[in-house]
Amino acid sequence: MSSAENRLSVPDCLFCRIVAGEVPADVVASTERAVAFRDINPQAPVHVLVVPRDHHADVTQLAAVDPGLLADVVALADEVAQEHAGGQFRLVFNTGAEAGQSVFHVHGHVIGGRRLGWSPA
Ligand code: DGP
Repeated sequence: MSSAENRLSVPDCLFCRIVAGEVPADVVASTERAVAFRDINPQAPVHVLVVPRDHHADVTQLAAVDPGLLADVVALADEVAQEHAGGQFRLVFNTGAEAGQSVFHVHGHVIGGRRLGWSPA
């Protein structure tokens, strides 16, 4: 387990800066290892990003390096969804620019709060 002193952090990473409190965000939940905050450009009534405090570029790297931390991220996503979306939600990890990933600090999109369609265009 990493403490704040030896956390994996990358200079100029937007989500590392949000985790560090250097960039403001609407934080809805947090644990020792993960933080959940509202997406700046919500696509649904509930649209929250869940990130590990440690920097990993994407979900495949996180799963390979620290699978327990990925489980922590999923657990926090579920906690957010239970509280804000009746426990029914989509959890999306865009992986790679072609798939729509624009911030290369792994984040799960917790999307819910309405009936969701299925058109990942
Ligand atoms: P993705 O495209 O999957 O990498 O998702 C990145 C998301 O991050 C996107 O939905 C918009 C969101 N985002 C970008 N900049 C900020 C920011 O400064 N604050 C917050 N809260 N969200 C941001």
